[in-house]
Amino acid sequence: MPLTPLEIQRVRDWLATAARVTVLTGAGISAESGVPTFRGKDGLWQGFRATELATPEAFAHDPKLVWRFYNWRRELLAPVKPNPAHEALVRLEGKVPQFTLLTQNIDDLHRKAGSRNIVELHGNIWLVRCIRCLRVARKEEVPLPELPTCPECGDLLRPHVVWFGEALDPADLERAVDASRSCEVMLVIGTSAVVQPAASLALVARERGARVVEVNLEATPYTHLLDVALHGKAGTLVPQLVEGW
Ligand code: BV8
Ligand code: ZN
Repeated sequence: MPLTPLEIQRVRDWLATAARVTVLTGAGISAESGVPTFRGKDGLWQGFRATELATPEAFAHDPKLVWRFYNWRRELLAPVKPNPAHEALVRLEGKVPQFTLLTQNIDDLHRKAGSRNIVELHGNIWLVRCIRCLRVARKEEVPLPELPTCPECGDLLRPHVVWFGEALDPADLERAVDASRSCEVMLVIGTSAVVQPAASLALVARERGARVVEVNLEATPYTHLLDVALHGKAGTLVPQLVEGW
């Protein structure tokens, strides 16, 4: 169903008058940059789903396989550029007095686009962490060795990302909940709203009376709870929300 400009204008008006805006993004915002999403038809690697490999159990059982998965994604992501949706959020951040960007993505594209106040709820694919001394470092060489080791203690490095079954960083989660509680408008862009606790942040905003707007190709489990659902490509819709800014 083609979008009525009225819905776009309604959201633009909300954004133009809001002092506090929070945005929650998922893999769908990076799809038009050529990054495979998790649950789409391209969500497989060597027959595995991310949910089977992005776990501490998989890493403990076969760290080489998990590193092959992450090296494949790093090689895929290295040349990838932000798309107009990422860039539109940078413009929005420049206009809104208090702006927080919560992303489930580990692809670093929001930072590359120029966003500043970012909470990477699930970590960052360019960061690695030593499993022993917990030292975190940015390592961008592609590919990394099949079992990269810590320069300090020699033990194994892992991607500094939050795997399924692992807790999010408490400080990040607190920042995310605060930004969801205090915002007047929340944009939820390109997420299937399946993964918790990130998906519940939209309900936190809704409970506090925020206007919650979904931007997605299709309906999600939360669509019926939200104020406006803009169904279409993020790369087309998000720039329309900040056109002229
Ligand atoms: C936790 C980092 C507790 C790694 C990721 C049952 C069994 C086991 C666990 C659970 C369970 N039920 C619930 C859980 C908890 C689990 C969970 O939610 N599982 C899901 C699968 C049901 N959650 C966790 O484990 C979390 N931790 O609960 O800890 C705890 C507490 C204390 C102590 C110990 C433990 C941790 C979750 C984090 C997992 N890590 N990523 C990596 O990436 O390698 S999640 C991963 O999925 C990505 O971050 C991704 O962003 C995220 C969510 O997916 P989406 O972003 O939504 O992407 P998806 O493909 O699903 O959807 C894309 C959407 O975009 C679609 O809607 C599509 O229509 C749309 N789209 C596509 N193209 C476009 C578009 N929209 C607009 N324009 C386009 N062009
Ligand atoms: Zn170490």
